[in-house]
Amino acid sequence: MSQLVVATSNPGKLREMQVYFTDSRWELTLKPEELEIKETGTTFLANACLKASQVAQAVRKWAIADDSGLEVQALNGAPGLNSARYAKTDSDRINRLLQELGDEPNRNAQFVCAVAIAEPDGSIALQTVGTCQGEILYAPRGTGGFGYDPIFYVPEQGMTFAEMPPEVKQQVSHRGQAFAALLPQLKNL
Ligand code: ITT
Repeated sequence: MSQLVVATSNPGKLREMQVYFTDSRWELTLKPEELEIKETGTTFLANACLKASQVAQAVRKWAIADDSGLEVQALNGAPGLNSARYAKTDSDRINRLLQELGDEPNRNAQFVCAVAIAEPDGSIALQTVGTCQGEILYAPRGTGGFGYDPIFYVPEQGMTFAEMPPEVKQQVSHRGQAFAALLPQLKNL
């Protein structure tokens, strides 16, 4: 087994990422808690690379990072890169978003997920981006997942991310799309 350090402090992300590595040759471990990386990039991909690279260099091991967020069309792409910092808790973030959107009829939104894997010297070995299109509901629905899941409705599934069984979200989500592109390449490393 090869060790892969996960550069995240978000337990929801960690839980979802672990599933993609079931039956792989990689053993996931969590980054040291005190290691905080400043997300100074201007794109999801830049921030994923920054987190993977800096954590890899700090622990001298392979590292993986996910930088993700929700882009709402009528809010000019907000909360976007600022998704984690939009408010203090998941429910505060959801409430702020619903308030900002008000009764705006254009509810189109997309989740974006960039994933980067860095070698122990910090150089980027793999990077991918996945997206998932949906609509922002007027009120939360469902109890699964994390973050903005209860207000993100995917028309093809007829459910919010929070209403989907975990294996369905794993497949259709932005993270699912990013990992579908990443995993075949990971085999070649
Ligand atoms: P790390 O940087 O430590 O990984 P973070 O939560 O700060 O954790 P990001 O900067 O990438 O991560 O912010 C992503 C935010 O976008 C996250 O906190 C959620 O609010 C939201 N988000 C990302 N993926 C999501 C998903 O699958 N479902 C719901 N919300 C999601």
